[in-house]
Amino acid sequence: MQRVIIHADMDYFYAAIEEREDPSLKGKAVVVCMYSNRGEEGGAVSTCNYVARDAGIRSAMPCRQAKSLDPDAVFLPVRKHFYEEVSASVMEILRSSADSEESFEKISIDEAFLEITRSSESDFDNAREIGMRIKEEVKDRERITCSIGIGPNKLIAKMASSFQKPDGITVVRPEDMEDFLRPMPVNKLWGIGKVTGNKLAEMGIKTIGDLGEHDIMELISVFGKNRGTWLKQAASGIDATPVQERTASDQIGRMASLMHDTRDEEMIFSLLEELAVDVLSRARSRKAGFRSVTVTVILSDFKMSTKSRTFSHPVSDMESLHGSAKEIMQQFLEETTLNFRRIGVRVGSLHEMTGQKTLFDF
Ligand code: TTP
Ligand code: CA
Repeated sequence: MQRVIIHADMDYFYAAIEEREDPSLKGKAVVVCMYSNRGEEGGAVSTCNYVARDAGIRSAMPCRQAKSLDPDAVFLPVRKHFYEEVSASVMEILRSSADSEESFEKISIDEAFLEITRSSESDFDNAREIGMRIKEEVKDRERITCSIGIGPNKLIAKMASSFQKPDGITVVRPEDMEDFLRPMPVNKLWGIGKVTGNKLAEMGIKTIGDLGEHDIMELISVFGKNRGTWLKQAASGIDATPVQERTASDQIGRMASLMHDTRDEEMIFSLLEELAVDVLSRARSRKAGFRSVTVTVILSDFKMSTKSRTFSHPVSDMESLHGSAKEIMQQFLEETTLNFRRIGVRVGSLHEMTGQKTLFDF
């Protein structure tokens, strides 16, 4: 079956979140800075919005240099905890759009691959619609934009997402792969860094097309067998690596935001129950029992805490899951006076329950 892969990449992620939080920033150059212990003078640019990029400002540039390029730009400090929370919400949207839990792969705070071979029925028009839906959902729920690339493998999807940025969507069908790659500068090929790029330039290889036509034996003699073969294949858009969850697939969990920051127990416990029901139904559809239950809370100061309970043997019933989740939540409520912002429930140490009846089967 023809694989269909999506790569989603949030646009100017940290700066987009800052823009969303403060509407007065709209239209201004916004630069998010990682300040060092030397204070405002010593920092480096983490990222910036596209207005700032027009002035030549870039990630990793000293903040001082950014300031000289655009003295009117607004400089803000990195708020990593906050961005991680937005990232978790975005990743939930993306994960739920993949064919299954396992066909989702987060690769950074704001990028992920999703396999949609099944849900698109291997049709690239259907795939585009799925991509558009994801963009809308991210915009509706998180009020930020993203760029989407769709292709027959991860390499093409990844390169397609950066083809039209920001807020773009690019679909590259198998038959268009080589035309898509051929004219691009060779250092745009995903996986080629500075060192390889420089070596290729010395060899007179400027475009991906040049690389694809280059003698494979010469590539192998310069880069070694593995790397040389990879270069030749990648230049033709060949990539068979699977989309694979990198974090432990030994867990099933869900998080959600409360309607607003609150300590209202009825609101918190009813959301907790909803999450527990969802997690349990996913565990059951995987025929998995579990030995641990973890509850995560994010408080109004964006700090995240987790607590777990472990059972001596695998369980798979609602009472074990929901009962322990409620106990843990009660403990969190007693330990803090802050409002709750988001909560999550997760089960871990999964055990296969095939052949065994669970309480639900009776
Ligand atoms: P990127 O996806 O590389 O960049 P971006 O989302 O800001 O912009 P683009 O629209 O081009 O995708 O990185 C994601 C976030 O990671 C970025 O918002 C800030 C952080 N980051 C750094 O802190 N330092 C860096 O050097 C880079 C490249 C990113
Ligand atoms: Ca990004």
